[in-house]
Amino acid sequence: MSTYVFGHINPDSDSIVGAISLSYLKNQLGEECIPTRQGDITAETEFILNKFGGKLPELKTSYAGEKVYLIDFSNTLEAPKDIADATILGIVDHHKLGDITTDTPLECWIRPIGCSNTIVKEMYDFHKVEIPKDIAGMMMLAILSDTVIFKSPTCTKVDTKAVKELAAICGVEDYKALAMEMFIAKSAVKGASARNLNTRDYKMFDMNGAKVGINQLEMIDISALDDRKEELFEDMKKLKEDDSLHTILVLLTDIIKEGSQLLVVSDDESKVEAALDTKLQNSQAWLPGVLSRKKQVIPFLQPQFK
Ligand SMILES: [Mn+2]
Repeated sequence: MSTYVFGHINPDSDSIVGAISLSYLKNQLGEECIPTRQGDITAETEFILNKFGGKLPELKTSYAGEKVYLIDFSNTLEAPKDIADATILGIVDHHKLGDITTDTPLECWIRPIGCSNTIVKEMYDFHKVEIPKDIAGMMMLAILSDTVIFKSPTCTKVDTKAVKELAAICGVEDYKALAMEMFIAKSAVKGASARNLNTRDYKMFDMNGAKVGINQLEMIDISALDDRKEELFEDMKKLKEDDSLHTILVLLTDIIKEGSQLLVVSDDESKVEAALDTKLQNSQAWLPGVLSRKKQVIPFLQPQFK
């Protein structure tokens, strides 16, 4: 029996870097852990790993009989299929509490702050473990990604403080410039299929029995997708069918204009309109100021299904 540390399906940078950073901490504390991932990494994560020489965690999708730490999720729909047959030793997360439960007591670090890696930083400080330069750099970029360079309403003082301290450790002075480079890498859409775009940061939620899928594409200029909307809608319809969804939302988030273009395919568009206080035109709407799915979309959508 081994112990693995991994993040959610369709892993983002927080999930991949969190697997690495939390595993290293646990190893320093004498608990042997292996960082893994549940799926392919994104261009953004590739940028982070290349920048700081991080090793790609191995792909592993089955955990029956193993011990695990979960990072960046606590939701069954984002877990491996056999999670119920694994022993969950701990959860480190910054999302709404999911439905995963355990048979045994666990270590739990869940806080309403900008990034799971900020929590991992606090764990290092708590245990007085030094963070190596390469891991500090990766954690710094994961936090800058999740907080959209501090612009997201999820960002807290704890996050900005963590980034500054991590920047000092890894020796990067202009961390905002580096983060912009990262978002440019993340914004590349040329040659990507509609399905790839629609699932880059795709999460499914069970809202009182109704399944809702929400994808978010964070870009420095969403006009790059202007002539691909029809294609995205066609694929959203297929994805809605494939995953038996009531509603699928795609948020094209423009991090410079600071808002999101919302695309909707739903059995009942009025629920989305009511939740987000908007009027859809051709199943679309511009949502000014909306940068965060977890803080500005999900909490308003969920009550529509009560
Ligand atoms: Mn995260």
